[in-house]
Amino acid sequence: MRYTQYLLPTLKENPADAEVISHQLMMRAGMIRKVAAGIYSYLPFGLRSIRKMEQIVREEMDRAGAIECLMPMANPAELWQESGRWEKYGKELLRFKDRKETEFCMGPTHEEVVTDIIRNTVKSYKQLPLNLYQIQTKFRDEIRPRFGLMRGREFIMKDAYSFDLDDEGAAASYQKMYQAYRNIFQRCGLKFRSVEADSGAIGGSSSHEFMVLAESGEDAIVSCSGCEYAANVEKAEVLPPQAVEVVNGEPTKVETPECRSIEEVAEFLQRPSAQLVKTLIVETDQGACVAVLLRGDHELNEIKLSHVLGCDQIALADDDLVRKVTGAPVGYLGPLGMKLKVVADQALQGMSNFVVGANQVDSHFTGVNLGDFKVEQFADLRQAIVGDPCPRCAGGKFEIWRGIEVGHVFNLGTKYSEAMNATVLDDQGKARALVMGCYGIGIGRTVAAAIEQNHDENGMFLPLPLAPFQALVLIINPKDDTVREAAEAIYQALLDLGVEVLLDDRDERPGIKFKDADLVGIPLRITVGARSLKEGNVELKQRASGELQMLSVDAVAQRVRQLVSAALAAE
Ligand code: 9G3
Repeated sequence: MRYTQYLLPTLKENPADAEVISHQLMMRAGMIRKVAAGIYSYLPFGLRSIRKMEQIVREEMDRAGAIECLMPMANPAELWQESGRWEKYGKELLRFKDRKETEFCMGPTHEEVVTDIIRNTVKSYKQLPLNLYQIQTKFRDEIRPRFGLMRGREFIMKDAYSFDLDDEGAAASYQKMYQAYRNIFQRCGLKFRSVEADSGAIGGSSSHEFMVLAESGEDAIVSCSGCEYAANVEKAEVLPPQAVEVVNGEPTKVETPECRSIEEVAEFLQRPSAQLVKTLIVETDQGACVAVLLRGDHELNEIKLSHVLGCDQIALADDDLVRKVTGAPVGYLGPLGMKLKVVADQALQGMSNFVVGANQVDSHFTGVNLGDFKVEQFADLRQAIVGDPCPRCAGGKFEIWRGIEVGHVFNLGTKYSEAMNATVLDDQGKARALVMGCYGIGIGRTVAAAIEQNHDENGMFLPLPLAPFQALVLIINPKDDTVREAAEAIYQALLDLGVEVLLDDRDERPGIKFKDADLVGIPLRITVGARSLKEGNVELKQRASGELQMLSVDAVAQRVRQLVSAALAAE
């Protein structure tokens, strides 16, 4: 491809609304353009990366025995009513009516449609297992679309759905997808982790997320220093504390003027925050209020709490609600005399003579023990932290990383097949609900995450398997016939060798061309200029490492081809 005949509109400045690096760089490198909030066009240069990601995914899904199909974007309300999700979802599900006033939604995911296909086409266990996948554009009407392709409203997803007769078969299907996902992100050339995850509102039992490691990642994940355990912090289990000897003190009310936060109380009473207990008031999605106790230096894990309370979502009560349901002033809450149901993190079982709020302005109690108030339930409610002991091995400790979720595999069980009556006959002629799994990869999000992981102050350097082009031939002065002809010959040699190459044949200042080359980050750059050409040489530069090499005009194409093959094979 010749730059002068291509559309690669690079930008010097970051667009004002681009908050994260990948969004800034994808805009500046001419990969995407915004059409509406959270809705983008893929320009030719961006589409090349998207298609590469899709191709890796397609090859690994096919290899794992999944079969490609393509379902419609327009989903009839009827199917979503059958699963109960038409009512369950709010405005995130974008609804519309056709000319006959029939209701539809834009598909945000395709459990319903695929389950409908299978129940109408598969009758016997002999046709199982099956795994259908598609690479398709989804729509979710997010309240706050942002971060470019990372959290768009319209986005490309690979979604796959497996169908088995029993749990054992479903576990095998899940395992195949898990391995396929590892292969996919490995081939992309990304640093990633697969971690145990919460399966969220979708239901079902086990689930793993695939996280691309990046400082800017929105998720925190823990991994054990001593074994393979890795989990999203939302899910990471924390061990119960060591038993303590209770030295029975007496609750003693002390004045703590203007001390509302844990830090203020700890400072004022000259005690470590680990000897304080904080009391939070949360409201469930069913409108119930509960008091939650945590060690002062620990943070609540809302997902763990919602599982313990058996609800989908919880929210911290605001000041007005706190006052209304406890009658106590915010900042001085405590469990003594608390009228609400109290649940406590298990860490409290390792504490004695601690400090709590006195439900009264400017007052706390010291010398408090578990016998002094009622706790409905102790549970693992806190967020894991660096150094926590591993729940799976002896001696391992938690490390914490930041990551971007690019893939998610779920074991769904029979939630959808039962709701939609998708059954097959087993070998006894008995109808059985299909056991399902679902498996997603964000295609655009993976490319964006790859940029978050691979960039510097000058631009991006996508791993070669995802880069739009493999090589760039940069002509320093195209008006110099000798230089231009040498560059054209190298360009042709690369094309003949099957290398995906872009020829920067623009009549621009070298400075501009080098800046653009760094920005768009094509992995291998061949610079053809008059000075080195006098010795019959050109410069080969690797964008990611900065490694430079002088090579003869005749040898450079072969060398590039070798590097390309090595990069594609290594992953
Ligand atoms: C909705 C809307 C938003 C949603 C969903 C449904 C997330 C929804 C979870 C999944 C689970 C899996 C198949 C591929 C792998 C992931 N946001 N989820 O179900 F109606 Cl508006 O999508 N689906």
